[in-house]
Amino acid sequence: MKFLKKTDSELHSLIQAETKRQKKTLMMIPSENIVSKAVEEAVGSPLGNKYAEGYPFKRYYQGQAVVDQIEDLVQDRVRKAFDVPYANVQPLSGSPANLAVYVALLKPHETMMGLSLAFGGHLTHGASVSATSVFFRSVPYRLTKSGFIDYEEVEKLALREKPKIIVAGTTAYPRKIEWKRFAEIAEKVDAYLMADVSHLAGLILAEAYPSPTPHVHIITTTTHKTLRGPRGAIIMVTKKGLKKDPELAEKISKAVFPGLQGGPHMNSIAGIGVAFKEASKKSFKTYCHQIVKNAQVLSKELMERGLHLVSSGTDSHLLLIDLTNKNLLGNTVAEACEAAGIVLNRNAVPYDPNPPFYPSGIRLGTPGITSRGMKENEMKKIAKWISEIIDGVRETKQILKFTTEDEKKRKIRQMMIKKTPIIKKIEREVKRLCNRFPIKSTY
Ligand code: DSN
Repeated sequence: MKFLKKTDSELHSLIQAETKRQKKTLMMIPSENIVSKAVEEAVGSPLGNKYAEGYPFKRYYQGQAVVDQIEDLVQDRVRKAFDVPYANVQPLSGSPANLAVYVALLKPHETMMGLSLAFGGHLTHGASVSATSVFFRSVPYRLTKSGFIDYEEVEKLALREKPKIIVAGTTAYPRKIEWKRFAEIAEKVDAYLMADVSHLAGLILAEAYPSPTPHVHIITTTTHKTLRGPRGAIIMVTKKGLKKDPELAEKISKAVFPGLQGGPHMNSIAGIGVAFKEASKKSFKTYCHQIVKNAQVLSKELMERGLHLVSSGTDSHLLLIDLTNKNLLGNTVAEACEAAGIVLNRNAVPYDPNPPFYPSGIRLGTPGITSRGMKENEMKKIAKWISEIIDGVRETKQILKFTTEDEKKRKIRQMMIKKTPIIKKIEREVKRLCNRFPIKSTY
């Protein structure tokens, strides 16, 4: 980054610091991943200079000869990979993609259904604080006490509320989504069924997770999670979707542009294309299967160490640890793990007695560390460290007689974490592990 260094040393050194942080720590936030240099180059290319309002071969500005070919090529790669007849690669990220689908299909205050945020759904699946529930009427469904989607509740609510769209999608749900079951329910009430596979797209392409394509009408996804591309999103319409509504693709095109967006980010679209090319390789398939294997080993090891996992395991890349039996907040454990170099996030667990800012769980995933080449043996180590950190923090808490109220005070928490000797030891071991598995440039 020699040009950046010369022009803006302040931002250059901050970017260097973040790069170093990523190298020296374990990326275990399940929605994060590490892109190849090829993706970075596409995103950092002069394509970012170009305005291209409209769609390929039907734009509102001159100078489109090259970007038309690029967007057309990327759409084609997406259609082939997901076996769908329509792909829109312009949404700027996951939230605008989901909103575009609602804008395409719902009139203001018409009803949609999605998984409750508190139970592992996304903000845009109709959470009360999201525009998706301000402008539309949202009916949330939940998980059962054992941590699985409550399909009986979904069906009951759908029959009662007659939603126009049902969203089958998650952001903190470790298990397989039963696409067929959702399709049967949607058919009973003649709803559009939309799968939000943002977390799962890579796994689906690699056949490490079931594909929603035969069952749903619409698929949305971000491109930067298991898919390992740049930040961005895609909306797809399936053959089944076009059969239900021959105008579905056109409605979605119009909702994205000119409905919600102006010029697409052509540099990101090219980066998405690179990610799809990488995802078509055999090595990507191996990678995604390893992600799931790693998450399952991690789950098993953590459970053997007495930790409670929501749904008692995982079928995917992520797991949710419920800390209520440890009498700890997710905040405390997430901060303690970060101090030791394990970066994950605090998260609500189903039927959480605590508020969302101080939830009772942590969410962690394996896409980032699997990109570095880590396998089962490393998962066993990480599970041991997480469990030791939790025990260490609990002991310190007992010695210092901490209450839940104290835990909410950041400074006291941090002091508590610093005083935990196990953290320093694990931090050194994490650094050693990171050095053994450097971040790769190519995949
Ligand atoms: N915020 C993302 C996640 O972490 O899952 C979803 O958009």
